[in-house]
Amino acid sequence: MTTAARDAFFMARALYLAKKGSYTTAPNPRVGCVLVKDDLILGEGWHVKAGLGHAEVVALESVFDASGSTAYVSLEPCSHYGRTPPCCDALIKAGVSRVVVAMQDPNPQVSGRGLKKLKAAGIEVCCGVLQEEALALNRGFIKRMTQNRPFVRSKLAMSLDGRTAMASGESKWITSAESRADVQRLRAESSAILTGINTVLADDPSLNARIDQTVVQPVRVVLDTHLKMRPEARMATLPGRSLILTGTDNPQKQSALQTVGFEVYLLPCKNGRLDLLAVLEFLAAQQINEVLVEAGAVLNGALLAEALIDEYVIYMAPCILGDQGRGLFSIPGMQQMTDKKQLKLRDVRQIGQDLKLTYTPL
Ligand code: AOF
Ligand code: ZN
Repeated sequence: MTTAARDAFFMARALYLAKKGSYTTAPNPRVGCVLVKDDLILGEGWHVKAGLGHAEVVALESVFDASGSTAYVSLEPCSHYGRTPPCCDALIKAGVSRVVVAMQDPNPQVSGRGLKKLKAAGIEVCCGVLQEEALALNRGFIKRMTQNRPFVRSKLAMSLDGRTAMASGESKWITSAESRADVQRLRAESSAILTGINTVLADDPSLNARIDQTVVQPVRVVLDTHLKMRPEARMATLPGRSLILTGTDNPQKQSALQTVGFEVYLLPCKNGRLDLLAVLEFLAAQQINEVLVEAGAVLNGALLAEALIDEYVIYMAPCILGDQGRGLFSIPGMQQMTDKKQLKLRDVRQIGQDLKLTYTPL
């Protein structure tokens, strides 16, 4: 095997391990580490949860003697004191002789300093192995670190004729049980689920991840410009945080909602509605890496019109709801073909009788 092939092989294992943290590491990135000597894996580890050991430290703890080994890490080892001490120091102390990483840490507290520190200690360093896969795995963390905004994914369920509900709003259920189970995985991967007040008033949703695995539950976020939330809403009774973002300063209503467990935040408005960019910046400040939008046509249309959606996951069911049914995106003022929003198809797969379609903006 060439060195490049060997490096890719063990990095693939590190990425596989990193993915095990998909439902639990946020706000930290998903990171995996493999320690290899003479082509044998001595030990491995992954970052399970913020506050617990980083991947490198977990891997080092799993071996008796790591000296002379190569460490494959899916993210540059950290050089700073966060909740835990620097991984660089641990690798140097253990006598690792080569460190291969998939990508630099976009965290401004690290960003290259970890690699520099390792080199200065005489360790051979190689960066960029399976970089694309590593970038995809932590796209939310990277976007928060570099753009101060979370990665935004909108999940939509529609009929074959592109309808997401009947005219009355009734929408249970368009897609199959298999697709709905898949949505639970999207929720588990997300740090927040974003919806609008009208969806909450109509459906009284739980917006939690119901999945048979350990999950750090996403934060529920409701955009409620005029503070119409009812204190009786089901989500207030569920474990975890429920945030109401509003443009209306009504202390009495706020305190009624706070009493039942809601957190209420006053945010700026634009044209009579919450400023969506301010909403995303607020969520980044709350350390939200990945947002899943589960909303109606108005919020989805507004996010699309402002080019704030990074990925669309659309489940298409083999049923027809007719032309009285509701559409996916409300975009007032769209008249001509030149106004059309063009997306790029990234993935197609069959789930039960439904199709799962993944799109990104062009
Ligand atoms: C690594 N290995 O497994 C992870 C890293 O507050 P802390 O101590 O948990 O540090 C969090 C930061 O450390 C995080 O923002 C990112 O820069 C880095 N994550 N680094 O060497 C790991 N999870
Ligand atoms: Zn670290």
